[in-house]
Amino acid sequence: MTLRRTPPARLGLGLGALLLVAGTAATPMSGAAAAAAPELAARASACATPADFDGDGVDDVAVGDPFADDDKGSVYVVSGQKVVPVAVPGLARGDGFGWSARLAKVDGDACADLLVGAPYADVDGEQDAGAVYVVYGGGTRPPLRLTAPQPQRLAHFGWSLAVRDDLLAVSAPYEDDGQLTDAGAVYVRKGAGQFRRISQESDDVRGNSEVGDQFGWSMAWGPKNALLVGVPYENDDGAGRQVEAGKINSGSAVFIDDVFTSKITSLKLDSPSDRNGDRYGYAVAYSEGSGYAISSPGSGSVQLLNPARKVVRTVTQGGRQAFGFALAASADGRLAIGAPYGGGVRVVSWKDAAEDRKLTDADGLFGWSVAFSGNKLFVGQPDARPAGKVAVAGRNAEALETLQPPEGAEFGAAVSG
Ligand SMILES: [Ca+2]
Ligand SMILES: [Ca+2]
Ligand SMILES: [Ca+2]
Ligand SMILES: [Ca+2]
Repeated sequence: MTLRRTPPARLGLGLGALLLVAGTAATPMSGAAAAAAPELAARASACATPADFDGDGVDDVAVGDPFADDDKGSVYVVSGQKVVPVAVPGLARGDGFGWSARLAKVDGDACADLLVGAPYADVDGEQDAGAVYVVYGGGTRPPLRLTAPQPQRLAHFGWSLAVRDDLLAVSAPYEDDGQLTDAGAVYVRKGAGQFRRISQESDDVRGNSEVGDQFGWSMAWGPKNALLVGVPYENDDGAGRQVEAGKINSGSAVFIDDVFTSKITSLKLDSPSDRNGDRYGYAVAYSEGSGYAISSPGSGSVQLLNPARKVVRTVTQGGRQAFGFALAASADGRLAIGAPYGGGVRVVSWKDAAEDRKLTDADGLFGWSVAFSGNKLFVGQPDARPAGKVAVAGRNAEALETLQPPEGAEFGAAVSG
């Protein structure tokens, strides 16, 4: 089988890069891993910084390589210059572990925890239903595997993740809603609570589920329990339920004000340029105090919105570089925008256009993924030879440092600070 990052015609990523040299890229949950646990446990109390997973006192960054090891996938934690694989038990060939990854403090202790999507995992006999792993930092608890309450064949649960503290949102953009193939759904929970399923058919969620919408392609938590959901393959076809009409894949974004309230209220925005293939909502981001960002990589534009959801800036970059393919927001109000088809990465500010900056590297799909960690920006370059890499930029540094795995396939397909 071949993993699909997205329907291949939309991206054209070289699949030759999926071939892997012999060897074990990921460390299985073996005696060696178990033996390391006491050491990690001893370090748990040392987790002193906001994103320290392994307890060495340095903020960590998660990097996914979902095609490693026969598409079983692997995830690494980068701590300073160390690139350390993170193991979970029971992965199978083709699971795509590392497709998505997020670091957050989910269980209330001092250590950051790692959430990893494996959207091609088979669940209860349902092919590619998808799963998400929670790996607790500090090594104090065994990993947890989460699945949809009713796993559905080819739903790809775990495709995207949004995590803030104990708030978790997991999407399944290929989940069918009744007869509506690939309409998409998101699942939300707080702490160890039950998942709540939300789709465009949920009461008072704006819009309708339609074939191929892929609701949940991207997600970002806003203030409190607000969730922004990207629907990049929605057609702008007016009111009512239509398929293959209107502006194909112009896209939309749905703001849900409180995902846990009994009566949901929401706002839906459509593509500002309203053209076929804009894919508005392909990536979304939120920075506390600054606001939201929503991209349209098909037309090469990104909207920056204030917390009241009014557009305050629109940044554009043409040239079919998929500007806006990936977004990351920093805590201090900067936005990194990836344009992996030769366009580099732009860093812009919600408030001050004079702060804008551009990182250029045309190699290896530079900008496929982006993440901030403290003052540093991490940029995935998953097609760089031989097995992908991640570039690290200091806030004002001119030169990029690079990180590479000991072995792998497309290291950097996902990054998270
Ligand atoms: Ca660390
Ligand atoms: Ca923790
Ligand atoms: Ca599978
Ligand atoms: Ca729809």
